[in-house]
Amino acid sequence: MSEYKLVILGGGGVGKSALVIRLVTDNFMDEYDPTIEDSYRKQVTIDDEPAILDILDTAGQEEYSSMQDQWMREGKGYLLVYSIADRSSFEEITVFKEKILRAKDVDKVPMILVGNKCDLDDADREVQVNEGEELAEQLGCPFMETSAKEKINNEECFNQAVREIVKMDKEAEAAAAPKAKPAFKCLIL
Ligand SMILES: Nc1nc2c(ncn2[C@@H]2O[C@H](COP(=O)(O)OP(=O)(O)O)[C@@H](O)[C@H]2O)c(=O)[nH]1
Ligand SMILES: [Mg+2]
Repeated sequence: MSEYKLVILGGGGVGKSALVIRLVTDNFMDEYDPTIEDSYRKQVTIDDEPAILDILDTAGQEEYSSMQDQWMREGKGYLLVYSIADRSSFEEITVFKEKILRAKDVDKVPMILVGNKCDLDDADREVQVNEGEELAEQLGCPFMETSAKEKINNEECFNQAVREIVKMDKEAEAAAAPKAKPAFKCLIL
C-alpha cells in the first residue's frame, strides 16, 4: 500500500490540529494544546486506492525543532493552512512556502492551499474566497476552503494533497524517461 508523508503548516490558531484530529478521530477538538507537534497515521481510500497517510501536525515553535526540520525535508506533500477569519495568517502563507522550498532545496513541491474555518459568519471573514483562489494560482497549487468544525472538505483537502504528490511523481517520471527510443543499438564488439 502506498504511504504518503504530509506536513500541515500555517500560523498559530488556524486549525491545523483541528483538521488533523478531525480526520484521524472524527472528533472536533475545541481546545487543543497549541504547542503539541506530533505525527498521526491514518488509512484512507483515495480514488478507490487504499493509502496510508502519515501526517505531521506542526506547531510552529520558534526554537529549533529537529523533528520539524527532518519532516520538512522528508515530507512529500504540504498543506498550507490559513484561517479565513485571520488576515495575517493569509499573509504568512508565502513565508511557509519559502521555508519548505529552502528546506528541500527544490523549486516546486506538491502542495495545497487551505482556507480553514469557512463555517464562520461573513462578519468574521477577513479573507475572501477569490483572494484564496488568486494566491493559489500564484503558488501554482489547488485551493479549497475547509471547516474542521463542520466537516467541510476535511478529508478532501488531505486527499487533494495526495493527488498532487501522485501528479508530480508522474511528471517527474515522464521527464526522466528517454525522449525517444533509439531506432537501433550500436554494438561495439
Ligand atoms: N469555527 C471554527 N473554529 C475552528 C476550526 N478549526 C479550528 N477551530 C478553532 O480554532 C482554534 C485553534 O485551532 P487549532 O487546531 O488548535 O489551531 P492550530 O494552532 O493551527 O493547530 C481552536 O479553538 C479551534 O476550536 C473550524 O473549522 N471552524
Ligand atoms: Mg496545533
